[in-house]
Amino acid sequence: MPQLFSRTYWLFGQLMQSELFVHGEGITTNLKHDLGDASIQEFPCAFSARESDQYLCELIATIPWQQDTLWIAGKEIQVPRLQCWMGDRGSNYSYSGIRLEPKSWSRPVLQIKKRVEQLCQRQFNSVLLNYYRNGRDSVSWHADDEKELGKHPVIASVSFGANRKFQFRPKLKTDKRRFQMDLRHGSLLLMSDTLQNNWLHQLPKLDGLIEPRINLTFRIIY
Ligand SMILES: O=C(O)CCC(=O)C(=O)O
Ligand SMILES: [Mn+2]
Repeated sequence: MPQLFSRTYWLFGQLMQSELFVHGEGITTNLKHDLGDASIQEFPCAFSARESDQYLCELIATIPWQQDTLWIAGKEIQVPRLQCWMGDRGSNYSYSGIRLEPKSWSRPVLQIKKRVEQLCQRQFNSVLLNYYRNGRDSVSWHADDEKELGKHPVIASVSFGANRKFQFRPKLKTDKRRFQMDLRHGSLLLMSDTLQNNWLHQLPKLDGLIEPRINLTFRIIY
């Protein structure tokens, strides 16, 4: 068992208690989570604690975060998180009626992309950044299965900041299987093959959480 420990640090003058993180593991260490008809590869320490702390602060401060809105049953609703779509020119993407035009790549995001591409042995041309300001921000059940992501979408997902739960359920309502994992500071998930075809995922709200989290989902737009 890797040794676990916790630590505290200051972010914008606010005392934060960071989540537990794995000590003594290399960036290439990876785990496979088997869901039966799909799997997820996890690199728990893709970024060191120090790199992750720096990226968390830098991305919060420098990304042009935007508050998108959705129309549900004739009502305009604010997306419960801030977002930014970044990518190569022409990598436009739409989901739930939100049309995203890419901002050009920023320096820290390109550095993160380079590490992700080394570990995943894949190239990505776009990224959706999510900023969860606290436990009231979330993502509800969905699959990233839009046609511009291809037949079997390949998505690499990086987490910085507060530890949050990531939950999965099959698209088929009668299938009662469930899967849940922790999204930790500095970790990377590679979601590919049939995951987006067969499963939905969500990041639920977390009562009482005041610490922020940043997520980057690198994608390939065809
Ligand atoms: O924040 C996360 O880890 C997941 C975000 C997500 O599912 C998405 O942006 O499609
Ligand atoms: Mn998703």
